[in-house]
Amino acid sequence: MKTLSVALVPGDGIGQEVVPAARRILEKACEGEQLRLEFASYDWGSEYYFRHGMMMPVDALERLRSHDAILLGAVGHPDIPDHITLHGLLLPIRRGFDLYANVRPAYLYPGVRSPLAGYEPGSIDMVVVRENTEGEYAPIGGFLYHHMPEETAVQTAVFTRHGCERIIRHAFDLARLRNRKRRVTSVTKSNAQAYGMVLWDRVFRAVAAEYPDIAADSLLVDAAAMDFVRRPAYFDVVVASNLFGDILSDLSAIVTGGIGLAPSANIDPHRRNPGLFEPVHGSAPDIAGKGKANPMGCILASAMMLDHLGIGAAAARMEQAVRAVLAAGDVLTPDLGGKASTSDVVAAVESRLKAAL
Ligand code: GGG
Repeated sequence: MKTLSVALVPGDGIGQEVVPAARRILEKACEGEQLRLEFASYDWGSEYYFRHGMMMPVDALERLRSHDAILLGAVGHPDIPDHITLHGLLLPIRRGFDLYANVRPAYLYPGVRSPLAGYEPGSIDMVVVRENTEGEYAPIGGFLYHHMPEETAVQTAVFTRHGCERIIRHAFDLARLRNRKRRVTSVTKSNAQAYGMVLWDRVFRAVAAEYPDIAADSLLVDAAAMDFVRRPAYFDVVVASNLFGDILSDLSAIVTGGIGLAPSANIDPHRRNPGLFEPVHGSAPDIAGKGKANPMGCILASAMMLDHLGIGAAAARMEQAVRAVLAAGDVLTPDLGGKASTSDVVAAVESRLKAAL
């Protein structure tokens, strides 16, 4: 029997609620597989910061490296500046394990209302592939005259040919999968960002030429933002820089029903290091501890984790169970217009899973 070891990092706020929820569904979905799931929980995050002055210990990556995958809840606390929490936990893992592809699917499920009128279930079906280790998130910069009246800040975006090429190639590889529409749209702002994003555009054209079976086009980010609202059904695979991919994937989540449903995978497609899987939403301190968090984003992220680990049948069962609960429409959390609690949704997904086993 195969054993898979999963590191759980619930983190902050509603991360503490959605990660245990997803773990329960993961265990149920894997029943009947020739598979033993082992979990190790790490108490890293803002409470750890209050005790130790850091978001995670210095040997955190060494400890995570022994696992097959990482399931993360959320990072962010109202009493700690957001750049401390993000740079103290999530970003060092993404960079340290070279998890250069952040894959964020957005699908309009049956039973879910898009804020855009007239869209049928399945008619919006895109995946935003976000470059995850460099670009605007590169930790290059500093302050001059810090906290003085003439204070100056420098923040440098970094675009390497290697970094652009590998993420764009991953986007084209995804577009070749059977269930996709075989289109890749690249998003930059190369009219204004005339170095890094000009390099990105050039690399995009070169890689696109290697995939003549896939339609390829480029948009400026302002036009892309308009088109995500005006004609979201057009998009299939969208590839963008770290910052633009972050923003656009929130937009793709909203037009397909909300951020509570959105999953994401941070992966090294060459599988040299464990991938990190997380819901797109943050720690949501306003609803934390109230049992109102939607666990579906974290459950769907866990399904992406199983799929990445080669347990595709269990991943598909999880996705189908979430889909069935959404279609029935009677057990939904407040973000989706319902009155159900996190545990009500977990019970509903679990009962659909039991029926499928
Ligand atoms: N679910 C993970 C989380 O808490 N994300 C919050 C966040 O601000 N992420 C920033 C990013 O993905 O770049």
